Amino acid sequence: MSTPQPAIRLGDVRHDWTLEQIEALFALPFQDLLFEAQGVHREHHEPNTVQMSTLLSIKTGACPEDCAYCPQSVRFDTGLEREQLMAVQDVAERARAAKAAGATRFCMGAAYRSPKQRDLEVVIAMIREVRALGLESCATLGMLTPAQATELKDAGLDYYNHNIDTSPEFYGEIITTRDFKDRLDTLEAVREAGINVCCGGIVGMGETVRDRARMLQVLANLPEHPESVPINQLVAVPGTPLAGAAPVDPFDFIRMIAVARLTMPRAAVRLSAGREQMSDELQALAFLAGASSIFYGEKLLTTGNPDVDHDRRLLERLSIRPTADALRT
Ligand code: SAM
Ligand code: DTB
Ligand code: SF4
Repeated sequence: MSTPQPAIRLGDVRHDWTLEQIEALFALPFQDLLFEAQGVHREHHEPNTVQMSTLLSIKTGACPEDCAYCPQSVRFDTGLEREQLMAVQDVAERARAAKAAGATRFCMGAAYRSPKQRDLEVVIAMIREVRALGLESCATLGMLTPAQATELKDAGLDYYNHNIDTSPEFYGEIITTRDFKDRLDTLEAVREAGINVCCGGIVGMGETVRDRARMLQVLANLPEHPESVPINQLVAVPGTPLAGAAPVDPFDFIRMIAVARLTMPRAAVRLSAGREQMSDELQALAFLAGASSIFYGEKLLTTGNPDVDHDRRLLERLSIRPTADALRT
């Protein structure tokens, strides 16, 4: 016989989620789950709003890591053109264009295992340019030491993205060149430095529903919830080991968004990679399930994203307003 679970009030910010409680959310009838998720969403966030971040790959390809989903690993032949770290002024130009198009945050991604000191200095100059434009800044550069995190904070970095990607149990099936604990160490360094944490994962790599629940349990039971939780649908890129992964049932993807919303009520849950493969109707369901943020702009890092005219029209059709911060106090 299973132990009786204490009653929980959905909407409370908690850090003691049991796996059973999270699995029970995944097992709710779809309509009940969406109803609860939208209720919690409205308790903590301004409804009908979305935060928009634009991504730029500032250093592309030739990454020494072996993440099975990633087109940028040096180990897989994906036909990707490798590119050195961009020049600061070119990045500033792209940030200016992102702002003009309506983004409020600019995210710079580099295919590093961890940044070298001289590269970090260039990224710091980029962060200063982005902030001077009045945009929020975000970077994703791989593993950081506490000292590097502090340097980024001093440069004015607002967010650092570092995903745990999946459950600790499934992690070794996807990545062998670092372990789950390495990810947690960097997340702690980022948090300690006072930078907002952006951390989520990927759905569609062959993981079970239990793995998805475990991933959310790890995030929700951190001492503080990440401010931003990107939920990516795998973009199956030819040449990567996951090129032939079975597509996720779209309703299961929506369940992941809804359970992220319920377990981390105040986080911005980002409907991330995979939007180009989603219908407008599915994206509307993701917003109903509590997604409050998207990547905006024609490209993610190396793969496609819906074009901005289409996104603008979609948000207009749904009466969703772009906003920088939709948290209720
Ligand atoms: N190298 C750094 C790192 O791994 O942290 C930063 C860049 S990495 C590309 C950022 C994140 O993009 C990964 O953690 C993963 O969650 C996501 N990602 C990469 N390739 C993807 C794909 N094919 N489909 C969905 N998400 C992907
Ligand atoms: C995140 O969680 N998703 C973004 C961002 N953080 C860096 C990256 C998605 C990458 C998709 C594959 C590509 O375009 O290379
Ligand atoms: Fe490298 Fe990041 Fe891609 Fe992994 S996800 S191969 S660390 S760029």
